[in-house]
Parts: sequence; structure tokens; C-alpha cells
Amino acid sequence: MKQSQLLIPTLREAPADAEAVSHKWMLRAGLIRQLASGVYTYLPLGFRILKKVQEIVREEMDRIGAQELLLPAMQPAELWQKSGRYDVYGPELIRLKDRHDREFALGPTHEEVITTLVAGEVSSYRQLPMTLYQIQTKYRDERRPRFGLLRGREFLMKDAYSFDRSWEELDVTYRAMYEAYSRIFTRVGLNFRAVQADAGAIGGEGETHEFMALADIGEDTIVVSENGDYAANLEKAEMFWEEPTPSGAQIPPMSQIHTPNIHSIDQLCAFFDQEASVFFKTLLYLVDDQPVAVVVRGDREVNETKVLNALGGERIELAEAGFVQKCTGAEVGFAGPANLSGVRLLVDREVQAMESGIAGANQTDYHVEHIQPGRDFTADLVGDFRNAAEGDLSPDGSGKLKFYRGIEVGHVFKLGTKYSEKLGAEYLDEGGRRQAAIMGCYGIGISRILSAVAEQHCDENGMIWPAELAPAAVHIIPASIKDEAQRKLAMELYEKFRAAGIEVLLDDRDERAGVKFKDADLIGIPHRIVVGREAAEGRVEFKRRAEDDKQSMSAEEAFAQVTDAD
Ligand code: 9G3
Repeated sequence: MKQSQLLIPTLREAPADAEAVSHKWMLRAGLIRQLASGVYTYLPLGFRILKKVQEIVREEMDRIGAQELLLPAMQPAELWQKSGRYDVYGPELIRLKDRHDREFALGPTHEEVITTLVAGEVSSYRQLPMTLYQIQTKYRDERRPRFGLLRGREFLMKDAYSFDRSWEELDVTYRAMYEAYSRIFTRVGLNFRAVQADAGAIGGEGETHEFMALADIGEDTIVVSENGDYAANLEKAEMFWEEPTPSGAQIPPMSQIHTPNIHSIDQLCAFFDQEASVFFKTLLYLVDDQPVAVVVRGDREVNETKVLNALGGERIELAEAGFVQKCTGAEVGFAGPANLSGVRLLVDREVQAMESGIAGANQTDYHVEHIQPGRDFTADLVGDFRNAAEGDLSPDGSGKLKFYRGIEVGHVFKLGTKYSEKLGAEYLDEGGRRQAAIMGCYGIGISRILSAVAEQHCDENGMIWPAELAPAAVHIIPASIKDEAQRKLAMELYEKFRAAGIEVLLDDRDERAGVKFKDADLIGIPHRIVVGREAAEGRVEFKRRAEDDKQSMSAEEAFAQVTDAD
């Protein structure tokens, strides 16, 4: 490839709204351009990288016997009505009408479509197990698209769907997919962790894992034990717990304290000169529109996913101030578990085990002290309703829990028969009985991988693409294209690499050397050969993008440096 003929519009500056480093570099290196919020064009170099990610994914999917197909993006609304999901998703599901006024959705995922297909084509146990996959554009009208390809409204996903005859066979399929994912994320050069996750709205009946690329820009928080044996998304993460032995101390009766305008835990700590851990934090939620009060220790955070799962609900949201006032009789900040009626009371086991504490009095400007769980209030449900926190031990006792930010690049689910029953993906088993296929679904964010890799592989000058993804293996830069000796040697090397089947980018532009070096740093091709003043002697300067040192050597040696590395 010759740069003078390629569209690689590098930028000196990134637009101000590019917050993530990956977004900044991908814009400046001329890999992507935004067409609309969350909607991107892949320019030639960016598309080369995207194709390489797809090829790696295809190789690993084909290796485990998954069959590639391509499903439509236009999905009839009826399918989503049959699965019952048409009304579960709000504005995030992009809906449209065709010329006959028939309703469609632009596919955000394809459970309904693939299950309908299999329902029509599979009828015998002899056809199973079967895993089908596609690499296709997904549409999700995110409320806040951001960070470039990390959270787009139109993005490329590999989504696979498996159909098995039993949960045991699904376990085999799931394990094969899990290991294929590990190979894929290793090959694309990501530092990742597979973590236990929560199935969320997709509802599966079985386990689910997310593959998280470690990055500070990541929206998820993952929790990993010191030896790595335990790893979970914070939504699901548990911690070591053992009931403390009660001291049996006599606790004075609960008594009210006037705490004018003391709303927050910090204000309470100052007012009572106490640690946050002595307070009972009571938050009011609506779970499927029913009022629920959750009580956790003052220094903990409520885990809404755990609350939702404990109640088997569909939707959870923090109650508005007005509702809190109506429900507790007090402004926000004075809610407490005692004398709270008409509300389900969920108490974290840590609070339930405390002999006494300080809580809101359900009266504005008042708190109560010496409140004792069991004596002064009775929980409807006691359990683990809090986020794991620094200092917690792993639930398997394997040391302290550590916290990282992560970018979700993959997600695998054991779905069970939720979709196959609703959409009729059934088969006749050996005994001639109709059985619903046991399903799994498996996603990889193809376009998101570009950003995750760029986040993990960049420095202050630009990106540093791992060899498997780089748009070329070597970047040849004649310092001055006007200098005949430099141009000649550069062209010889360029042809030599091409003849050897090595992907090479030649910067044959009539530009100052400094500009070319800056662009080379931005684009991040692993090896760089500068043809400069020593060209006449057949000598060049060799440099790896990931290292600082430059070495003068013969053109032949430089050629060998690249071919040996490849
Ligand atoms: C929707 C919209 C957004 C969505 C979904 C449906 C996420 C939805 C979960 C999944 C589950 C798996 C197959 C590949 C792996 C992930 N966001 N999910 O179902 F209508 Cl608007 O997509 N699907």
C-alpha cells in the first residue's frame, strides 16, 4: 500500500469531545470518522483492522464447529411480540414501519430471528447439537453513545446461538465457546478476565460469563480474588461472610435524636462523630412498581441486581423524593427500618447481625439511636444486598478481593428453553417426544475490540497495534521522497516485502520527514524502516513501534528483522 494513494486523513488534534484515548487516537490516525452520534465510518486502515478481528473470530468459531450464516437486520415486530420482548425494551429498540405500514425492529440482537429459523428447519434430535453464528451490524439506540466505538448505536457483533438436546450437552457447547473466546481475546492481544455475570434482561436460566478487557475507561467494575480463582462482575460479586457471635450486650431502648438538616452519611458521621459503619443506610426502591426498602451498613452500597434477583423482579429503580416522603413520612435522608409500613423491608445480613446502630427515624430532622434489628424492626428478607467492597475476602476464602474497571468485549449465556418454547424450536427425541431445544447465546463486540485493544496498546504518540491486528507488518518511510537514492532503496524494500507476502505500507508522500514520523507513530504499525542519509550505502534505520531504540543496519538485516518477527 502506498500512502500517497490511500485515504488516511491523520489529524494534528483530536476533537474536544474525544474523551477516551482510543477514540482520540482512532480519529487522529484516520481509522474512523463519526457520521452521527454513535454511528461511525471505518476508513480504509480502520477497516483493515476490523476485518482482521473478524477473521480471527471466524477461525475460532469454525474451529469449534459453529456454522456461519447471515440473518436480516430488519426483524418483523411479530417475532418480538411472540417472545414477549417487544414491550420490555423502550426507545433503545429502533422501530420502523415499511411501506405497507408493517412494524419492524432494527436488530439489536437475534434470539427471536435465529430461534424462528431453527423452528422451521430442525425437527429431529439427529440434527442437534447445532451452533450457528453471524457477524453483523447491530442497532441499539443508546441514550448516551460515547467513547467512539466503545458504545455506539450501530456496531458490529459476532452473535452465536447454540441448540442442544440437554443441559449436559449445553455445558459442553458452552465450555467450547468459553475456550474459543479465551483464544480469540488472547490472539487480539487483550489483557482480559472471564467473570461470572448476571444474565440481566435476557433472562437465561443458567450461568453466564462476561469477558472483560481491563481498562480504566471501562464502564463495568469486576472483582477478582488475589489468586484469580474467583472473578465476577460487581453486579454479581459475593464476599466471604460468617455470622458474628452476638456479644449479648444489653442495648438501651431505641431513642429519637433531633438531627436538623442532617441528610447524608457524611453529615451523620460529623454530627455523631462516628464511623459510617455504625449507621443503617435505608434506601427506597420501586421493584416492578412495588415499594421496597433496602437497609445496608452506612459505608456500603446497595447492589440493585442482587435486590432484583432476590425478589425475582423485572425492573428496579430508586424511588423519587416525593415517593420517599409519602412512604416514610420524611424527607430523603431520614428513612429508617423501624415503624415503616406498607413497604417490603430487605435487610443486608451485615446489618441484621449488628447489635445496634443509628438510623433515620422516618421523621424529617430526626434519627434514632440504639436501634436493634429483630427487636425494633423485623426484616421481610435478610440476605446479601450490597456491593462487594475493598477489604472484603473472596467468597471461596482465596484472599482479598481486588477491583478493576473493564470493557465488556464478550458475553456468553446459557439460555435454556426461554426462546425455544416461545418460538417453537422443538425437535422429536429418540422416543418420538417433542422437546424444546436447550439454547445458549454468545456475543463478541467486534468493533468494540478495536477500541479495547487501542486502550490497552497505545502510548503518548499514538497506537501500537499487536501484530495480528496491525494494518500492515512494516512501515517504510523514505525521509525524502525527492532523494533518488532514498526513493530507490525504499521502493526495492517495498517490492521485496510485497513479493514475500508481507503487508507493507510505504510513505511515499512528498512530506517533511517529521510529519511522516508523527503519522507513523499515530498509525502504530509494529515495525518501521526509515530510509535516510545512509541509503546510498544500502543502510536503513530500523525501529519497533513499541520500543524507543533505533538501529542502523543494512536493508537486508531490516528485512530479516521483520520476516523473523512475523
Ligand atoms: C434489545 C435491545 C438491547 C439489548 C437487547 C435487546 C442487550 C438484548 C442482551 C443480549 C443477549 C445476547 C446474543 C449475543 C450475546 C448477547 N441489549 N441484550 O437482548 F431489544 Cl434494544 O443481546 N444476545
